[in-house]
Amino acid sequence: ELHYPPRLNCVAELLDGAVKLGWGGRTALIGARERLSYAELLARVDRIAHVLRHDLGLATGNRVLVRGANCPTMAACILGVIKAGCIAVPTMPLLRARELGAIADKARINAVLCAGGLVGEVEALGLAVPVLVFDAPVADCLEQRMARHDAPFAAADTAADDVCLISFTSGTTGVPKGTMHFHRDVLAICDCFPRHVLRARADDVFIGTPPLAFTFGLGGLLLFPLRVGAAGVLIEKLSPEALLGAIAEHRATVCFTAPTFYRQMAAQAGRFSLDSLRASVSAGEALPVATREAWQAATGLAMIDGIGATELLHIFIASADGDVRPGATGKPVPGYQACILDAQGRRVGPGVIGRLAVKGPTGCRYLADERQHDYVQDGWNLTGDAYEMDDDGYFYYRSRTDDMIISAGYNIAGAEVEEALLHHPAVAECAVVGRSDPERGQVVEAHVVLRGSHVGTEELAHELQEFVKGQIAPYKYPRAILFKEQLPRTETGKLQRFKLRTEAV
Ligand code: 3UK
Repeated sequence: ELHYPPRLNCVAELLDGAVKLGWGGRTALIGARERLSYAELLARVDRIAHVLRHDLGLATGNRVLVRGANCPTMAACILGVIKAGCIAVPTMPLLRARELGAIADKARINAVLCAGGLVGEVEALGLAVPVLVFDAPVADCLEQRMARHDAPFAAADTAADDVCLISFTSGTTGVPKGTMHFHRDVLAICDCFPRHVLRARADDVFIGTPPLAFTFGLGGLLLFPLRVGAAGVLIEKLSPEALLGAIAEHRATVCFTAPTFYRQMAAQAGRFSLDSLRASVSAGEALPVATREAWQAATGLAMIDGIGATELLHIFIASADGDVRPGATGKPVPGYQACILDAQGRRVGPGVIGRLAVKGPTGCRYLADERQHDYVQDGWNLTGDAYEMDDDGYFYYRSRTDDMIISAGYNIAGAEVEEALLHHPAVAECAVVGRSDPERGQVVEAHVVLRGSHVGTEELAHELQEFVKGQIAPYKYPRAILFKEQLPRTETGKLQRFKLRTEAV
């Protein structure tokens, strides 16, 4: 059980608290161009909070849209908004004006803090709220205003269950939903996964690719390190190669990224010294066994798979180091409970595929969205994932509930077919979807990206089909194979299956 005081400002607890503990001189954030100690980060956050309250006249509960790539000032903006008692609405850097406009509307924002290079889309919206630009040599920018406030900022006296963050889902189906989180939720995620599974320590250096506007990145690269006095490395636009280089350069100890990134990094890992790394966390999508094995072979490191969701803020089921069942995501993170439900909402036992239900210190609160009653039922969060449990309580991902392929009466999980394909040396990435078919209802269709020099011939397609039949029940093999240059992904690295399905029609 986690207990937090009824009056709580999570940034005061994380950041002022860290400096009070004597960590002021430690490194908090490492960016591409600068490095901030805890004391420096606190000073920057306080200046931003002053600008919001005094220059912009914002009040407790006002909503501030924050837009920027991963960098220390972007992080300081999110923290400053929350410390001022306002609500941070972080947004992905790649969003275009239309998507951004939908978010600004839905979140009824009162002000915008935006990185200079990304302000075009904000200006295109013609919002009737103040917009302050950072990281750009323009008049009246955020930094100029910050320079005029050097007094410490006394954190807004918020309640533990005041909203401090509205996080938008990355929308694998296209329509982003806003989720609201309290001050205590922010501390709760720090006190669950990183504490019990990662065993985060003050000498850790966290690194990774997820944007701060994605709660996977917000937790892993900013909140988790702050909670234990560790450092977070914030670098924008990391390719697999650049991430390997950055791990070596900063002697990072904990890495957060998506399965496809680990798969690509495994192929080149030998050229980098990665001996500092002690934990590799994979989330966002199912981690194929083939990827886990490739990374382990390349680095000697066991991976930590974790399923999280924007609705639940962070990871709630994970495989701790040394407690890995092949193919399983893992067990509920201490603090969380999970079970499997059938279509009627009744619990099912081991070996039966059903809907994953989760309960814990965090939970879904949609912003103005009717789907609240679909996601939360009887206090359980239904994530939309089909899972199965074994006799020992390990949870196995099968598919998204609406992605199960039904072909000639058989239920086929695309992930299982993908898993089989990924063991083939010619396959770099793949996605398996159901294509509607007059005879079978659906047929299994694989979209395959090949490695380096391989060519997508009919012979190779046939070879891949036989290869799959050799590993799993033959009726699951992909009857159609399409070779692709790349797969459609969201900014958070998630596959957009709906795009493959509409293409297939
Ligand atoms: C899927 C996984 C299998 C699953 C997230 C860590 O991904 C995050 O949040 P989103 O809201 O998506 C949630 C959905 O993504 N998923 C995530 N991780 C896994 N499926 N294995 C996994 N390990 O469908 C889930 O319902 O974008 C991940 C931390 C914070 C996050 N927000």
